[in-house]
Amino acid sequence: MTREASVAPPVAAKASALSGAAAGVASAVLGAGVGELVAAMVAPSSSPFSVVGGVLIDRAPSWAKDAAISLFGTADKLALLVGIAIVLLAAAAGVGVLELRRPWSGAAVFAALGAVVAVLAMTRAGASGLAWLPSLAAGLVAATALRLLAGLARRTTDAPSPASAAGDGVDHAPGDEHPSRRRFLVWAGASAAAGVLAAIAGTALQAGSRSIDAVRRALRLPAPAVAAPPVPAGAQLDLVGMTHVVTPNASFYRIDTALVVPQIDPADWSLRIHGLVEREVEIGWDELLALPLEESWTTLACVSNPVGGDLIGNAKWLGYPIRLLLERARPTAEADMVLSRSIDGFTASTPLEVLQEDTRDAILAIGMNDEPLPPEHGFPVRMVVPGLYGYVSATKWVTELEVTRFDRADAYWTTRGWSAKGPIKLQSRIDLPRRGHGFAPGDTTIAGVAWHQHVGIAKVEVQIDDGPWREASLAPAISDDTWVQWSIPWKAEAGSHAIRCRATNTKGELQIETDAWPAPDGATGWQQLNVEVA
Ligand SMILES: Nc1nc2c(c(=O)[nH]1)N[C@H]1C(S)=C(S)[C@@H](COP(=O)(O)O)O[C@H]1N2
Ligand SMILES: [Mo]
Repeated sequence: MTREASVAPPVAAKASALSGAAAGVASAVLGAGVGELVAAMVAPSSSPFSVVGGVLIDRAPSWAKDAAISLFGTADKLALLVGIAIVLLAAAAGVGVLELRRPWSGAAVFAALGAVVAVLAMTRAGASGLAWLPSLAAGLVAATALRLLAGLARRTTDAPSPASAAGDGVDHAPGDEHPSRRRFLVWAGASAAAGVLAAIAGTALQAGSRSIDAVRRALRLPAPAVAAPPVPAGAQLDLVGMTHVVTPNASFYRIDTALVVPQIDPADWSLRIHGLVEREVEIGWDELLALPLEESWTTLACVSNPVGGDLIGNAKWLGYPIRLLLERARPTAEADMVLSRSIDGFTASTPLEVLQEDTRDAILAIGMNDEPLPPEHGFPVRMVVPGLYGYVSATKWVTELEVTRFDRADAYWTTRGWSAKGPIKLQSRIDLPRRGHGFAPGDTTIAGVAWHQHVGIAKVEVQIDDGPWREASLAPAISDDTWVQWSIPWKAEAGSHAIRCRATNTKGELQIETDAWPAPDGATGWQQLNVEVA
């Protein structure tokens, strides 16, 4: 604490802390807004917020990622941005107080912060040449605004008796309408408002310039050379509130590390296959579209899905077998893994032999349920591999396949404590009755889904309270690569009940009973749903 502050009456100290905090917050809002606007103009994926968010996502320990997913589900990214904003504003208030006490110190902190984020921006995968500009501009604008606002704030506490240089206090309690005080409030308010407007303008500009959306909408997918079989009659159970056996794109779960969805113009897209290959192969969009494309049904699942969770969805994919592209590149004998890489640096390690199997629809997908891939699901091209969790197989915005070895390269999640290989585990889930919906005694139907992609489901059993395990009826499966719906009638009696389910696969293996967390290679356990019948 400075001498002036310590001799000033408490009210004045409080007033100056308040105006310092206000100056800090207002300049931070202005700087952040300018940063977003500059980013929208020169480097859309390098706005200060997306850089900090991206770094936090990549550096966060995997327990934090699990916690974020279980707390906020697919709103985890919004939660992260709100969290960053709160921390930034709190820190900015402190920086403002600092600046009032020691001129230049707060401004220096803002400028340094901008410079640090600018450097981080340049280290991000896919960073453009001007990636540093938005954050540096944000830092300098915030620093300049803080200098000016702190100057005004100082005058409010120095006035009106110019004789008392060491703070005046009591005659200027907060809310006192002194002209210098009013001037400070007007400028602080104007800075914050300008920051908000700049952020809104930046967002609007970016939305308007999303020409990729227009390109995507204008796209017509080629007809498949091999069409997927139709969904068999009865695969979708006709029950009120039942899960869709084909997940609509709009409600398909989304999991990725991309705070800003990569915007790739198909005209600029290409995929390079390199590494332990006899011949490097590069393929562009037009070339990919001209190949005989195949449709297949595959249920994607996330390794982070807890027992009973909903990070799973089923779609009809259109794409080209990766096996045939690998045949062109001719992997060498020592290779045992393909490290796929997306434009934003995410990587997944997929066993080479899985991608080479000719009975598995491991594809480079361009279509999802008869549409081009939605931007957040990997437009223009992603991988889909039946039977493996998404983190080791389903790379979105994919631009590179490096043929390598498991003992030579690690994928994104492998370096964060997850298993290098991730075959999907046999699981079943209760969807009806819906969690938390009470219902009246009488005849009802318990129903759900079960999956063991690329193996298939043979049986689902249901147990109520301590009763016997009863076999549910299985709806026809679309294929062994998809989930299947099951149902069983139940005469519900009043009271609390526990419903449990378990599946058996086509190899006769029973779903693992022991409860295990998703990390490191997928959750296990039998789901139990507690219901109130009244
Ligand atoms: N580029 C990229 N691809 C990615 C990821 C990612 O973080 N980045 N996440 C993977 C994970 S963990 C899963 S579960 C699936 C989810 O695919 P979806 O979002 O289309 O459902 O994408 C995979 N592909
Ligand atoms: Mo995942």
